[in-house]
Amino acid sequence: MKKKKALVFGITGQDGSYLAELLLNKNYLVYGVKRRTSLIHTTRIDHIYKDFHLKTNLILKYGDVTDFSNVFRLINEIKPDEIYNLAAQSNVGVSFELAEYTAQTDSIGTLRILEAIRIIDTKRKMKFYQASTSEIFGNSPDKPYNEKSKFEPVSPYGTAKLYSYWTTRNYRDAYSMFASNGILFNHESPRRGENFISRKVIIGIIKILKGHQKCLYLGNLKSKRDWGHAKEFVDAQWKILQYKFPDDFVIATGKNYSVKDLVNLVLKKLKIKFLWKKDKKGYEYAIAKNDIGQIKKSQIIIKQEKIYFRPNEVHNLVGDYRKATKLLKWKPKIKFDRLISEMIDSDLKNII
Ligand code: NAP
Ligand code: G4F
Repeated sequence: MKKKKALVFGITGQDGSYLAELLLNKNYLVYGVKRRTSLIHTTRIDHIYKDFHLKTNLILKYGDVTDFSNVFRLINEIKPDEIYNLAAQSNVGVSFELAEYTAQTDSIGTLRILEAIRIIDTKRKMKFYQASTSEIFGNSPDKPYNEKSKFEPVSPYGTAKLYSYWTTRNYRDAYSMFASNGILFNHESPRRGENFISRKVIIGIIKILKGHQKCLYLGNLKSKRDWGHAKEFVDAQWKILQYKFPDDFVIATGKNYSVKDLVNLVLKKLKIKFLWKKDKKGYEYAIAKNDIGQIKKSQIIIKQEKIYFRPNEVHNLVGDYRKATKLLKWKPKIKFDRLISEMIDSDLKNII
């Protein structure tokens, strides 16, 4: 039987790497788009090349969603059955510094892919997945958020992603394309980028424990997120494209925790006793209450720092994934506690 072909924009990222594994295990021929960089940055997918069967079905191509001729040529040459657009400047904090670039990638990048599909795939056979996000809900009032909730994004990233969400819907309706949005809430893993909060906290605290740094500096500790496991969330991405109709789905765990809960959990799991205090300006800091590893009792180990606060913040995200359970038979299994343990175990091995 002819293998299905998938084209993955953003294959070198966290989700791209898990999705590549999933598709290869389902016997797809996977084309992945990697960017030209001065240093090789395929570490998240390098292990695939150790497996002969998997490696022969993975083909990497240079590309960039800011380059229409490249996007058009790739889709025209490969003629994939399924296209996953995971490519994005995905850091919300950074999007305040790189607003225009974020729009070029996260908004117009999606438009470029959709336009290319519209022109090339006249028989409407290709399926398109857009990596949408809970950030499009922003600070909208009615929680938990579902597919009918109001959108109120509060960052350049959120607005750029909202453009892509609506463009995906519009191309579906206007041109009868199989174009779906997965509205995914935060999802993490040992492969999470090091400047997102979960990985930053875990790496930072392990480094303090091992004496590589003294203190970890963070921003807002009060915001709440609905954190799931990336491996389970890419399964939902694939299921969204296997559903009989193109549609939009919230993918979440339905439970949320504050950034402070996350920090407390990591400290507890690493057996560091601590006490939170506030300085004169109202910034919080945590001091160690025991000697452990290279940490000395009374050492300031966590401190809030102004530069890590964003100009605007999404305060509280929690998702209602019942539609995905009903129509896709998707349900998250991995709980927050287990996710964080897995990430800690992995980084304990990485950091010597
Ligand atoms: P990630 O680790 O930051 O990966 C992003 C991927 O996009 C990387 O492969 C990156 O390449 C690529 N990329 C960036 N700019 C590009 C461009 N101009 N052209 C082509 N590729 C480009 O993000 P992730 O966590 O895997 O998330 C995957 C997608 O889901 C993103 O679109 C993100 O916005 C969205 N999302 C993520 C979450 C989450 O919690 N993880 C939740 C909701 C939605 P490099 O490796 O070269 O940088
Ligand atoms: O880990 P974060 O950077 O993730 P954020 O902003 O929620 O965005 C992630 O999830 C979205 C889905 O909801 C995705 F669309 C997006 O691509 C990305 O994957 O920050 C989480 C929270 C925020 O409230 C932030 O203000 O942690 C807070 N925070 C506090 N100190 C910090 C820091 N975040 C980062 N990255 N670094 C800090 O030092």
